[in-house]
Amino acid sequence: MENANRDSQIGMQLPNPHLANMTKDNLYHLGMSRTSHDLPALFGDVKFVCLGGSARRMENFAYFIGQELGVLSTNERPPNLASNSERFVLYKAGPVLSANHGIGVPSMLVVLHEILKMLHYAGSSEVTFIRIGTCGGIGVPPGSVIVSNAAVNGKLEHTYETVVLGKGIQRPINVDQELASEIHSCSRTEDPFSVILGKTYCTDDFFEGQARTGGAVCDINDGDEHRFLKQLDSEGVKNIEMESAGFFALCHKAGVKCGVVCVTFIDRLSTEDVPTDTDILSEWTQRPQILVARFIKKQLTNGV
Ligand code: R2B
Repeated sequence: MENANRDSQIGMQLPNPHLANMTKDNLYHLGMSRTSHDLPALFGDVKFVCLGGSARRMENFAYFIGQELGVLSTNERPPNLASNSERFVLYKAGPVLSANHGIGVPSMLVVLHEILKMLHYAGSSEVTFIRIGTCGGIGVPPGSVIVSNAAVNGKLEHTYETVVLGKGIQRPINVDQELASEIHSCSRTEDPFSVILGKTYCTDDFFEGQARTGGAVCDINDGDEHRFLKQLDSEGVKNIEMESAGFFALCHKAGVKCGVVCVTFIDRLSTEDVPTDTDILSEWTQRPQILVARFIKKQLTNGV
């Protein structure tokens, strides 16, 4: 089956012919369905979907972008539209949706499939998806923001493998260079942090999969983790996280634009331990949000 065409004014098309017959489709992990909710009325105007791991972070982002766009009144916290589900949260601030995706590609894909279908049923068009996340850095100062201009899987390949009917299917990890550059261009010289375009290494594990020796079990021989991290550095990898490969692959297959913007919490060339100062981490966490809010405002001003 072909990829969906880039969605046009007629609404987001998805490359799944079965959807046409799913008149009652239950979006189970969002706690809504085609029949229980008026999806076109609720979501027909959506233009941006921002996703990040943690529920609270994405609630804060919805509040922040709502204030930035002037679509929420001061101190107005938008309601969680997925409150019938205990799995994910979903907020709306004007044309922007904010949802959490949990940790790792499998969790992220569940909510991404359902949001894509929800917007398809809603008749939304020209929607851009952006993951706003946290990550480990490679050779960059902690607190830097990385805008992915490439992503590779745990085996350093540019494909994401999904298993369908017992067989592996390879889907290309395609990164929209124009979108990545546009987001990158929203950095300002006065920002107290660097914004860097770079390659993202996406793994299925936080410990051995990210060359950490401090998990509950470890089969890495002493020194091999440093050699591997140096190899990543020499291959142009700037950050490590756990969702980008599946995110880029599914969005490409679905025919929607997407980008990944993450703040680094550590430089993995020096340490494997995430800092414990929650005030600093919280300030750093806002950096991708600030950059993406500027991008969204610019797009909306330009009539997107
Ligand atoms: C970054 O942070 C999480 C692991 O702590 C994971 O979701 C990721 O990609």
